[in-house]
Parts: sequence; C-alpha cells; structure tokens
Amino acid sequence: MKPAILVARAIFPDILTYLSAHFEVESNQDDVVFSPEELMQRLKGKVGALTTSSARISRELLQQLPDLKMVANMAVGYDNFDLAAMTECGVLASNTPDVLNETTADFGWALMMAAARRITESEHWLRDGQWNKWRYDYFLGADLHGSTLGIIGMGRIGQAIARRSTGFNMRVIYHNRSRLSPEQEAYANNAQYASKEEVLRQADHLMLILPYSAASHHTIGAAELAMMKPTATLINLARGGIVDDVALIAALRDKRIAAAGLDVFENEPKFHPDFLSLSNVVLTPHIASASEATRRAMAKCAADNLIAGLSGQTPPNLLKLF
Ligand code: 8YV
Repeated sequence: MKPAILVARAIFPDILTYLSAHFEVESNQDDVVFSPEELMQRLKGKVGALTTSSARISRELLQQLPDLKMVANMAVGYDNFDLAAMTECGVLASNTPDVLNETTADFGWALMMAAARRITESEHWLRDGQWNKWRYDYFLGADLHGSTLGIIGMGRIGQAIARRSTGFNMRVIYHNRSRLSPEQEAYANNAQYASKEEVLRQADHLMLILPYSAASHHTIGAAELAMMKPTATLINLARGGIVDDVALIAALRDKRIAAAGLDVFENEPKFHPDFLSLSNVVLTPHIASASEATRRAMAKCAADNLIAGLSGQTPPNLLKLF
C-alpha cells in the first residue's frame, strides 16, 4: 500500500500522475477551495498534503490529524502555516522559493505600469464607447522612467523587481528587515537602503513584496499613506493584510495617492467592494506567479519536496522555525 496524500487544490494532471507513482493520491480537481472543515475531513488518514496559500494549517487542524507527516505549500509565502505548531507536532513543512521570482517580478512591473499609466481605466472607457471625444488631459499618468522606485521587502523577488528598473533609468530605494550585501545592492540597480518612512516619502512608485506575519500586518495604514506623495502609485504583490484596505480605499478616493495596483487583498478571495467603485486602482485575482512555466515549476517543486520528506529525506525547501 502506498502512503495516502491529499492534493488540496487543482494541479496539472501530469504532476498528479508523477505523485501517483509514490502515493495514493486524493485530489481536488475542482476550482472550489476546501472549507477548513472539509480540509480537515479530507486530511484524515493522510500522511501528506500539497496545498496552496489558501489552506490554513492551524494548531487545531493538526491536533486532529495524528497521521500527518508533511505539508508542501505550492507558494513561496507560508503565512498559512502555523510553523510552531507544525514543528511541535512533528509535521514537516516546505515552500517553493526561487522558481517564481522572475515571473512575479514581471507581474509587479505589469501592475505598476498599468496603475501608473491608467491602462485598465482607459480601456474601460474605450470599451464603453466613449472615445468620440478627446482632451489633452485625458488619462494623464505618471512616468516610470527617471522616477524613484521604492521597495519594501527586498528579498529575492524584490531584488528581481529592482533589477528590471535599470532599463527605465530609475533610482531604487528600499527598506528591508536587514540591509542587503553590497553585491546584492549592486545587482538590484544599486538600490539604496533607507528607513521605511524615507521610502514612503521619496517613492514615486512603491512596491510591497514582504512576507506577511503578525509583525508585518498593516505595514501600510493611514499614517503611512499620509507620508506618500499625492502623485505616487502603490503596488501590493505580497499578501492582503500588509495593507489596511479600508485606509487605502480612503486614500485612493480622496486622491491622497494617485493610483494602486493590487494582486492581493485582505480576506481574499473576498475583497472590499468599495475597490470596485474606484477607477484609480488596478485589481487582479492573485495571479502574479501565474505563467504556465512558473506554475508548473512550483507544482513540480512542491511535489519533489513532498516525495523527499515522506521518504525519509530532507525536503530541499524544508521550512524551519528561526
Ligand atoms: C501563489 C503566492 O500563486 O507564492 C506565493 O506565495 O502567493 C502565489 O505565488 C498562490 O499562493 C497559490 O499557490
């Protein structure tokens, strides 16, 4: 008998076949996310699981699952894991770092450019049949070239975003838990380390790509938004919860900042309905890593971690408590 695992979200069929060589696989090939209760029921008797960031692996869940040995997240972020509880319960955890850096950085730029140059807003206008008039000041946006890019969270994705700014002749300032090495700063378009407040004050375009935790909850709230330039754009590629969405809605509505591009939301897949009434925000449904090649690489990476961890080896991307 092969060990039983659950693949909790739909995944590429060939990755399921790959996993089936090692495990008895139960999978969710629907586009519906399991409720916490259903996740718990389905995990009963399973030794492993492949999940995404929507599956909360909590202490309460683990206490009811004595057979569980490992959960592999198909995501670099793992704020859905209670890592302390997993460690105490002897449940291995892994994520999928690096394979999504470049694709996520590409998407950060797409959102930044769309927000700064009002691409979705102007497309809606065109689709609405309103292009029978013209004024010199229709859809004036903010330049990217020659501007200052502020990045909060200068990990591997942040550095890949900064790297891309060389072609736009941008200055990069960043804030991070720790300062990068001189080599990393050079790689990231000679990014300059600054306090969070300085980044907020100086950025023409602000990119948020830091991990979510209790400590980073509402890194951007009303006070931080008030420090930003009224012409600035804000891009959140990281997690909902990094930004106080209610404060952001107020700032966008009052034009205290110019625009935002959001791929993540507090309480997603639900999101604050007031975003829909704002024209100066570009909204996407958490798709920054969604290129064919990258989602495949993430799925394969998660599968390989699970195979290693459940066969007594150290998973290549084992997560540890610091
Ligand atoms: C995933 C992500 O698409 O890697 C992450 O942390 O948020 C995204 O790349 C999402 O979590 C689904 O796995």
